[in-house]
Amino acid sequence: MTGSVHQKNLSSESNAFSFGLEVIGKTEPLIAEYIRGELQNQRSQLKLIASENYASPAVLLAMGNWFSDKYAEGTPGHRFYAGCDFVDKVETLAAQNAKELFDAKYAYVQPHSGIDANLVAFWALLAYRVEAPFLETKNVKHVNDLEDEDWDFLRKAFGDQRMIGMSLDAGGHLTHGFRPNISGKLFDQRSYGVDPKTEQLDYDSVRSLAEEFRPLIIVAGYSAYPRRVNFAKMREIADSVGALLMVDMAHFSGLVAGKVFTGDYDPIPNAHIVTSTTHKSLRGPRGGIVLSNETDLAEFIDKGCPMVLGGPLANVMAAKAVAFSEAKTTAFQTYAQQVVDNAKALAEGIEKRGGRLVTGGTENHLVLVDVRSFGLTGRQAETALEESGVIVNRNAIPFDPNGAWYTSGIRLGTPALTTIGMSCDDMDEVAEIICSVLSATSPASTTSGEESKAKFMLSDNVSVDNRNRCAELLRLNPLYPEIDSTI
Ligand code: DSN
Repeated sequence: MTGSVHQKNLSSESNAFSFGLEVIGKTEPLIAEYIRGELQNQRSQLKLIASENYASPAVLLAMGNWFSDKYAEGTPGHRFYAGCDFVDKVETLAAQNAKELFDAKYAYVQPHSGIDANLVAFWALLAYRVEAPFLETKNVKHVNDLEDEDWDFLRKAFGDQRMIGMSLDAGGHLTHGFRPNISGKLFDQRSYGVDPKTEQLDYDSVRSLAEEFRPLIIVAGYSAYPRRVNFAKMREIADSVGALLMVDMAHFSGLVAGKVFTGDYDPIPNAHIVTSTTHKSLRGPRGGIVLSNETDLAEFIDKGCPMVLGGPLANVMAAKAVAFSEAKTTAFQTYAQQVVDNAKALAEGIEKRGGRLVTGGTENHLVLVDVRSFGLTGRQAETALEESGVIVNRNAIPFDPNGAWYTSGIRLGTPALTTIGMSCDDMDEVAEIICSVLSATSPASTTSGEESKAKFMLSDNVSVDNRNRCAELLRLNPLYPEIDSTI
């Protein structure tokens, strides 16, 4: 595993990674070994983490170069550093590709992650609705021109703003105004949940909350909600109370790019501002983007760096440009539809084997299983599956009696397995593996004799048998077939 082989008969991808690892290994052999180990690990497990995927070799290779070395705070043509000619070209191309891909008027490709994209969006909205009108009343152009008492007033005004977002147990995200995150410390937040019976978003309750609470921002979007959201309805609610609609499409941007979510379900024409990660269903490098069709907002979004971001990562923006080009193809649209078809097949496979599905099904890339139907907590199910070769994450379900740590659910996503070519038939086998592991797992007792929420019993035979079944699926659908196992 430590040597590398450069062979004419190997693909250029194999040789690229092989040479790269040889170079790394000359300086820190352990890192070369760990990189090889990670590939081997990923090749031996079924990846069902809904927020993960496999980026293409082109995307991965676009990140490993000298663009990493360049500082480029500012925007193309308006940098705080000299020597940014090629960074400007990279950022401009990435933004152009994003605009074409999502049919958006404006794209900002600098955010380093989803949380950064959300921070850029929040501060752009605050600058647009709170700061700019205040500067106008004071007849100044810049915050530095304010008198100290006016600056104090403005700082307090930022802290007085309200937002609403989906509750965490309904599938919302910490960055949508929850206290452990900076967004919850900045905004006065209330959350909307789901209907207790259907477990689906209840638009009437969103409307009532918006009318009563009068937020500046309504955040739509989720990280663990297995249904589509009607963004046209959310915009109508936002407009009716004078709020701005922000959609965080981090999880499902691949389905928007792939034209699975269109019309009322496409956030771009419906929201004031849209944020996303680039590495989930979109299958790009780790990072974030902000999009908008509101040209008035562009100048405020452009201030993301240095307002809340450090210097842009030009190497990652290069990889974003590559990923957006990939996502513009019809092959990607086929992929995105297959992600959703696979999730549906997986959900059906689990339901027919006795698993209860939150909301009764799925309309996107993820499935939320209530593992109390197998007598388990999410924590037990997650670890039992990991021992059997299936990587998932435990997740709270609506009104979860086991809380956010142990949870009663597991979240399953199909973007990664679809990337390696798995079909609906394969999803039935995945459902069979998951259900056979969960059915064979039972809670163990704590030292005081109570039923544990973490410990469990699962026979080695079952986990070994299922690891073999996973290996067979992965043999038939290999990860990075273009990269040789000898690198
Ligand atoms: N980590 C992402 C997820 O798993 O949904 C969101 O932060």
